[in-house]
Amino acid sequence: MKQVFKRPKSLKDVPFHFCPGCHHGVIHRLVAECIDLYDLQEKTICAASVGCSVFMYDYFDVDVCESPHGRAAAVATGIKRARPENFVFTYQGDGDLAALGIAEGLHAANRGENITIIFVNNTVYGMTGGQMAPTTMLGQTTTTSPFGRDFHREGYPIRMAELMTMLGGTTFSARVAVNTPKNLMQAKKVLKKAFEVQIQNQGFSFVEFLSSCPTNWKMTPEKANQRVQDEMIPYFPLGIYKDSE
Ligand SMILES: Cc1ncc(C[n+]2csc(CCOP(=O)(O)OP(=O)(O)O)c2C)c(N)n1
Ligand code: SF4
Repeated sequence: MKQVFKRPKSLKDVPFHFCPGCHHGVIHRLVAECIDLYDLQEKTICAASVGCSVFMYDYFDVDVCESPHGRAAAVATGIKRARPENFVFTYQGDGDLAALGIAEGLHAANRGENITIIFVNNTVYGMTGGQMAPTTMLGQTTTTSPFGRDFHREGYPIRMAELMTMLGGTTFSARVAVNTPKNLMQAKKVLKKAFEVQIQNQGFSFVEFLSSCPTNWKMTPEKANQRVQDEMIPYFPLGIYKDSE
């Protein structure tokens, strides 16, 4: 019998702790599939972040170095410069990358570090109880914006994939989603391109994943998928924003 579905080799055979319907698990799987595809398991080192993704070292069967809050891009820079033969990526939420670590991410891009940032935008701080993030949408209620985000007070949601394109050192920047099978397949294609940029020593690559957080959005997994489609994609359009490979 032909096997059509199996766990990627670089994901351990353990249950995930993510909430039902959370996209972190699907994104983990796509990343692991790419690690397997390019036979990178033995040469990968990840710089992990804080947030719901922090336990990635329990799931990915690759070397992972934990980073102080928001500093994953700086840690990844150090690892890659010391060991250019390794494949190095960060996996960061929007609180970690766009708030705590915005300086590190932008400067790593600007320097054209040959690393890959996987950025998971779920419009809230997931792990710590749903506080407002730089990506929280206008009008969105969170525990720290109970009346909805207002641009007079909190500014506008930051579009990181577009921002990255402004920096001379960025080779590749894109935004994808995994809320539908079609978007998921497209996300895999885009992620492969980002991996190839680093494998071919072409510089900094960045992929933003629009992601759901049914728990803090107080929605069912289905409704959360629909919110990605109806509210997030119109403000955070999918696509490849820079590809100067
Ligand atoms: C210096 C410091 N700032 C903040 C925190 C708390 N903290 C841990 S995880 C996190 C938010 C992570 O949110 P995000 O990066 O969006 O990831 P998610 O949980 O949504 O995947 C915060 C604020 C902390 N422990 N220490
Ligand atoms: S709190 Fe949100 S981001 Fe964290 S695991 Fe649950 S659904 Fe996912």
